[in-house]
This record gives sequence, structure tokens and C-alpha cells, in this order.
Amino acid sequence: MTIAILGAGAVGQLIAHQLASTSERADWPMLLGRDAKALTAEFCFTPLSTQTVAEVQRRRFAEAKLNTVDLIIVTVKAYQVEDALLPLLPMLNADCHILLLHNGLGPHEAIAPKLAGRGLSLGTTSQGALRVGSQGALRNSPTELKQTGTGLTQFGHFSGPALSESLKQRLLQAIPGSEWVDDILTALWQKLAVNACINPLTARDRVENGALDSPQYQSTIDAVIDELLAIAAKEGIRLDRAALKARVMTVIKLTAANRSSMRQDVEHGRKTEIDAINGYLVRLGERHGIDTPANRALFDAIKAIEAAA
Ligand code: KPL
Repeated sequence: MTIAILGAGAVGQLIAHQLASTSERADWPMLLGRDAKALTAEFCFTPLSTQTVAEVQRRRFAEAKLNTVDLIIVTVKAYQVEDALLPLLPMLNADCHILLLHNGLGPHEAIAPKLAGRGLSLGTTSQGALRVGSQGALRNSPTELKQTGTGLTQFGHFSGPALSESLKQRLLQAIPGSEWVDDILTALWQKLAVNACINPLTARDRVENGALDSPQYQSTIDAVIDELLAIAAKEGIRLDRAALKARVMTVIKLTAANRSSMRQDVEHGRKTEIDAINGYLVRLGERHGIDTPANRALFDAIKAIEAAA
């Protein structure tokens, strides 16, 4: 059972660590970064040489024996999924299963028809981790990782052949607080509601998540949720308004001291995941003829911040 993780960011490294610490060394996952940091099963670090990044990537993926991989877990950001995964498909076995694990929604719709019959599962995780190396203190140690939060991880089947029972059990045993759900899309829409409210507001106003508990934010949160509910209904996703609002407010309280991932992105001048969060709702709203002024305003505000960075 060979597992590869595509995306050597904090979540990818955390899951690699969890899989490695619950298996024999021979079964450690391959960790594939998108740049020239080739993190192999031994977690070694191959520095960028004089070759171009494309050359290094091609050689590294060939060396990684991708044709032996049974499951590839894609942990790059939503906007990187297509670019990171599609070039690898010709190197993967015809029955290699794909699992997407990122904030937001959208890439699964583009990816599913291109998998040539391979199975696709989707997931979401609320586990938090920070790369110590990305803080500057340990720049040459890309595998130094600090877990910053525990939380629910949910996986479920989306299309094509189902993930084998043995791989499913391997994931569930390795990742604390993980579960396999029958209806992953509903779970992902619930997480989308949380991210669509918390991420852009905290990023726009540069506040901690807990600030959104104040009355000044309630009308926007309500409007974002109402628009999401109308679109979800058109997509055949049944959500309960009161339960969804309660969930958003619970996450705000439980993560009160957190800086959301989108706030961190804007503060570091990085591209955000807005396209796969409020942007996804705006695009689906257009498709279904549903107005989305609250989501569009947040989308525009974050795009303006990105453009000015
Ligand atoms: O998922 C998150 C994020 O920051 O992306 C929340 C739940 C909002 C926690 O900060």
C-alpha cells in the first residue's frame, strides 16, 4: 500500500508525519513538494540546483516511482490542484485513487472528468499546523512542523471506484479525529459556510476569528449563509439554517484567538483561497440565477487586497 502526498505545506507534512508514525518505515508515505524541495519517504531535503524547476520536478517525479502509488492525497491549496495534479496523471497507475484535501470547493468538478476512470474522494480537515521553517527560524529544515490545533477530519467518496477498505482504515487509524462519511459533499458545504464567513471578514478587517462574535458582523454572516443556503438547495444539498449558523458561531468561539488562514495569506502578501470559497458561491450563483451580493462584496474586497499586494 503506497501512499503519496502531493503538497509539502503544513497540512501535507502533518498527514505525512501521522501516516509515518503509524507504520513501518517501508510503508512511509512519499511526500512530493511542488517546488524543488524533494521530500522523499526518508524526509530528506534536495536543495534546488542550477537546473530549472521543471527539470528538477520531472526527474524527481520519475525517481519517486509514481507508478507504484495506490493513493495520492492532494494537499496543495485549491487554486494549485489542477496545476499540481494533472501533469502527474500519466505517471500514475490506472487504479491509483485520488483524494483532494483543501479549503473551499470547485477543483473536484474540473478534476473528476480528467481522471480516466480513477476513483476520487474528497476531504476536509480542521487540524492546524505551521511549518517552523516558513517562520524563518529554520529555513533549511522544511520538515520542522508544529501542530497548532486538533480537529475533525472528514473523508468521503465522490466519483469512480471507491477507495479500498485497507487504505481507508490506514487513513482513519493514522489521523486522529478522522471519520469516513457517506455524504462528503454536505460535509464540505458545511465547512464552506464556516470558511465563507470567517476567512474573508477576518482577512479584510485584520481581526482574530473571535472578533466576529460581535453584533456588527451578524448581518453579513447571516447574508453569506442565506446566499449559500439558496445555492446549496439548487445543487441538491440540504442544509439546516439554524444548525449552520450555530456551527459558524461555534467555530468563531472555539478559534477565537486564531488568525484565519486567509488573514495570514493577506498579511504575507500571498494569493488567498477566495476563488474556491466566496468565489465558488458567486460563480454558482451566476449559474443558478441567484444574486450573491454579500459573497460578491467579500470576494471583491479580498481580490482588491490581493491586487494591491
Ligand atoms: O479553517 C479555518 C481557516 O482559517 O482556514 C478556520 C476554521 C476559519 C479557522 O481559522
